[in-house]
Amino acid sequence: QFSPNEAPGRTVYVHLFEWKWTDIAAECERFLGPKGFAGVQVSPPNEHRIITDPAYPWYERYQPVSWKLVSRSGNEAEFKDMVKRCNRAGVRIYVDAVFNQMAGSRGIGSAGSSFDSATRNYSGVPFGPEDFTPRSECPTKSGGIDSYNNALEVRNCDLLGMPDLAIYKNKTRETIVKYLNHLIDIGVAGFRIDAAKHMWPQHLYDLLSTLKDLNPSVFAAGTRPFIFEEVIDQGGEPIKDAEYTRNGRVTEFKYGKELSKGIKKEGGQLLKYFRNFGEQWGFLPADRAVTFVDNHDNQRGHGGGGGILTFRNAREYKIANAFMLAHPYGFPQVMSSFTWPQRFADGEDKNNWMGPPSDDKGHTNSVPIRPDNSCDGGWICEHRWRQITNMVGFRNVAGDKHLTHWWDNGANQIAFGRGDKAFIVINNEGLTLKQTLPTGFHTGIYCDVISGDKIGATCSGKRIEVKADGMADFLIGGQDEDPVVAIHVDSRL
Ligand code: LM2
Ligand code: CA
Repeated sequence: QFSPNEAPGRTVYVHLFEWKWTDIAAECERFLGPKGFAGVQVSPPNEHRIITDPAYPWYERYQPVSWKLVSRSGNEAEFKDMVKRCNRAGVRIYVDAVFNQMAGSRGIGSAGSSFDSATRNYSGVPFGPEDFTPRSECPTKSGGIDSYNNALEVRNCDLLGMPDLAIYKNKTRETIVKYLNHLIDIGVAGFRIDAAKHMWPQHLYDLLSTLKDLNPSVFAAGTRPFIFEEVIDQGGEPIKDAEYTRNGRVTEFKYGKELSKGIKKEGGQLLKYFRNFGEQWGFLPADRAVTFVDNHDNQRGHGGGGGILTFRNAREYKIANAFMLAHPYGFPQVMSSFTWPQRFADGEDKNNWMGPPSDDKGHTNSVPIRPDNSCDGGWICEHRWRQITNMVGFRNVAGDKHLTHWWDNGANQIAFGRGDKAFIVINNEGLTLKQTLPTGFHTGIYCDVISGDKIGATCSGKRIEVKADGMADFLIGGQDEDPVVAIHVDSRL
């Protein structure tokens, strides 16, 4: 459950937040497969609440109504077709699994099922009151989570007014397992466990250990589903992310937070300190961590957000992703977002609820691709930014090589290699970097994959010459749009 079940040589997954299944299938074939992505995290595929006030927010998908595979992203036939085509392209599908809670309020879900949180009835499953955590197990007056300093509340009370599923009860657990096993039969490779912090690690263990092995027509017999649990642990609360590492990998929220601080040079931070970024910073073990600069929650101030670099700070964001993808720690996620008009009041973005580009009935739009390969129609497609796409290739080439050839100027100019496979130089100083450095490479001309692409025997970006002794000259202006140079053995001309 710790392995992403990736096809050989692939090391990074992308979260195609709110994309439709038909678009993801096409993206696997035309882009993600050829560019070497390992997988896609997809938005929750099950029936969800439809919220009209505000109109169709992204978070309606974190309010399950049933396990029917009919959502804003498409229906079951489309989901199956996507999984098949992505697997064929060498790209795995990881499903965002939401089962700590069911939808708040009452109404009709995206597959037409009725539900009512007051009576705890969800006809499309069906779930009734007996499937939820008894009121007696939640210590608060309100029945909701009042304090994150009390683990009992966090796990047994209702999150944001949504009924709390009793996943430890046999029938409830078996119903959820049946849903996840159905997805396994379809050919998915694993699950993101939403709101894992709000479930007892042992209860999750009992549930996850009864999942079936992955579909043997796609994966080797006996392959366990990849599990990564969303646990927001920034320190300071009783619930620790380390409690969850027995079940699978865990989202390392400190990673993006500290990296963003470092790139922004906040609190006296310098890039030279990032040589041992990882366990020695108090993070999870490398083989238990899922890493990311931003995610769909904290890029909009939800889920413990704030201070995180996003696509809106494009220059710094690209530096942060380049560092993350070059540095060996963790299994990295690249975020792929849609934009929305921010409206700040009282220090808060009042529009952070806004859903993906849609028609006025909440039907999500397709993702238009421009001739230059970027996305249109409000979709950002960070994963298609050359500087990020090509660093996915860099990480694949680096493989399991350790960090080597570290150099820094004592401040915010750094360089490091991954054995004799890959080498990166970052200038986050504002002043010119002019340096001759040992790369560990064989002599030759290498194409910088940040400023351009290697196309056949030519390079559309900077050319870096490695001399017979492995030394190369690097020159990066302090105000360059992308103050990064990255070369690897596959970018040799
Ligand atoms: C999480 N971690 O454990 C995510 O970090 C968090 O962002 C998710 O909430 C949460 N679990 C549930 O999966 C998101 C969103 C909330 C939203 C919920 C449910 O961040 O804003 O809450 O999904 O859709 C919304 C309203 C809230 C309301 C709630 C229930 O914002 O005001 O509470 O729906 O109707 C009355
Ligand atoms: Ca719970």
